[in-house]
Amino acid sequence: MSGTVRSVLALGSNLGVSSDTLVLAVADLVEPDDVRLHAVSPVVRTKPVGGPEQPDYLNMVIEVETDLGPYELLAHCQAVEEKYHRKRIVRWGPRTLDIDIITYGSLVSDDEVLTIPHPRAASRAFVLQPWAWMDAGARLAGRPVAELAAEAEDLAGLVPFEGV
Ligand code: PH2
Ligand code: MG
Ligand code: MG
Repeated sequence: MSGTVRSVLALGSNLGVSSDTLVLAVADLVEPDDVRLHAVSPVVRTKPVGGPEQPDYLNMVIEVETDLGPYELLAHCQAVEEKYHRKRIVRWGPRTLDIDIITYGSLVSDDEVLTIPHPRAASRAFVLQPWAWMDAGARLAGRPVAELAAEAEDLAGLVPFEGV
């Protein structure tokens, strides 16, 4: 895929000062000229899904417009994760910052390194609900994101984040 593409990115944090990390990470993500901010969701506080016992998360999504290819965008997201000292210790374990590419234009890819759309996004309220609030018309896998959010098992553990 080439040219300008819209991409939905999901951010999550449950270690450190998560609200600060999310704000700073969004600024870093859209700092290069070839990644531009199109839309931002509200921040939500969510119960952890999977993994060991761990603190609640703050989650949000953004939509960017980018000239980067999907792997370039992935590398960029990983560089921003590294900046916030992300350590990959336990799968689904606590983290200072996680940035996942949820969609990249209409690209469908089941590559091992980068699966798009994100394979678990369609069942995760912590991605779907902020996304539906950001973009009421959004669709994923042929279904309205708001409908998928309403069906997601983790929806009950999600509340709007009111600040620290
Ligand atoms: N991320 C995970 C696993 N579980 N749970 C919540 N609430 N929020 C997350 O961002 C999250 C999770 C793996 O990336
Ligand atoms: Mg993730
Ligand atoms: Mg990730």
